[in-house]
Amino acid sequence: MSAAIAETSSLENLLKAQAYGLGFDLVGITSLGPMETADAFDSWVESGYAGEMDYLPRGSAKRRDSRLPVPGATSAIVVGLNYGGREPTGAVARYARGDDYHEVMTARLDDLHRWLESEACSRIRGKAYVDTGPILERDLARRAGLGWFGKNTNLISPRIGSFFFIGVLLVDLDLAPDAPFETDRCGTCTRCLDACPTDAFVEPRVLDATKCISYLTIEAKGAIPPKQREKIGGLVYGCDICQDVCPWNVRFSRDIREESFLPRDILDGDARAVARRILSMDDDTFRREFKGSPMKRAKRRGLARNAATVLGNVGAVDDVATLVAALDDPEPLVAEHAEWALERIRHNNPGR
Ligand code: B12
Ligand code: SF4
Ligand code: SF4
Repeated sequence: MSAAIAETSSLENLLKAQAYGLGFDLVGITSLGPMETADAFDSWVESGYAGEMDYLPRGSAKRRDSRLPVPGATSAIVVGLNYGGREPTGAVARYARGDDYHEVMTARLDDLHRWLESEACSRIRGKAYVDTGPILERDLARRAGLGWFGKNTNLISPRIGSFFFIGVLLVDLDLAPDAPFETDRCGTCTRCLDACPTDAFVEPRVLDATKCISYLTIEAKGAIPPKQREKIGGLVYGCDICQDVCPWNVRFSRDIREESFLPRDILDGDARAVARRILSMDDDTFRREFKGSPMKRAKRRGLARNAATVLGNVGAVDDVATLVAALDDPEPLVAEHAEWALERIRHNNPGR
């Protein structure tokens, strides 16, 4: 159905109250149509900044026009869900320490969809997206008034900073849109650009993903380029550095409210402890420990590769036994990174 429902303003307000009641921290509405940042997206891909994320160039027409992914859709309800910027920084980026946000948020957006249908007393065609389709989520979120594009490329909310996920429900229902977020509140600040250990920003708001630690530890499937390995430091999965330094997060980020996002026990301890545990895992242990976690995206081989790299950076002589055992890992990729790590520990501990 595409006809506007009577008393739309009260429907929008009820809808937002319902979304907050479901636990979302931010909610806004935008109308669908041609996307203003589609050219920026295409030129980013053409510059090679997407690296081996082959799924990104697909569905280009849908990214250009947000009415296309769901035929007949005219509005997007855009939500933000905080994942805990007050948690201490650590070996694993905050977003990935608990249960998979795709599942948590999609289920809730589906609930919101069903609620909308019962409120409207009719079928509403719609689909929930949480990092799961060819749509420009940050762009839709800015249009829906949630925040601005920070120089670190993350969408920042003046209320909660940037440690939140974005979810989108596209619907074939005309809803009154909120005002887009028009101001740039970064001002003259450049803290994120200066703090990035790999110099991954080509310019403010443009990230060469192939240099980003998040990409190198999650998306890249093969060997981490040797020149980048040292820069990964103690980061086993993902990176929060350019968000940790952001004054909007220092001031406004929140504690985790979602129990499902609380860190798993397997991630207890410092980077060395986490890396040692991961590098020693067999496939069964990996499947058990990371069931329902976003970290399973890297598979055991990717995580073990990262863990070996981290031990090469922050490990010491008592990590040698773990690394020597990893030389026999069934994955040559892991064995090669373990060999590199052993060489670094030898180099840093001459005479041992
Ligand atoms: C590919 C991807 C990545 C890649 C590339 C990141 C990137 N900056 O592009 C990698 C693997 C590196 C990555 C890392 C992370 N990601 Co990611 N990622 C995505 C994904 C799937 C697509 C993003 C995309 O389209 N990139 C292409 C570039 C061109 O887009 P962009 O940098 O966002 O820029 C947009 C605007 O800023 C604007 N723009 C571009 N240039 C310019 C220039 C100017 C002057 C202006 C005004 C605007 C502008 O146009 C672009 C298109 O809309 C989205 C989900 C989705 N479907 O949207 C999640 C998403 C962006 N990721 C997310 C998260 C949480 C992360 C990490 C924090 C995870 C981590 N801790 O490791 C890091 C953050 C790294 C960083 N600094 O961005 C969240 C971000 C939430 C938020 N508050 O912004 C998203 C939205 C997923 C979600 N549903 O919650 N990610
Ligand atoms: S996530 Fe880390 S590596 Fe990527 S741009 Fe931000 S600081 Fe740089
Ligand atoms: S650190 Fe500064 S420049 Fe970077 S996103 Fe935050 S406010 Fe903007």
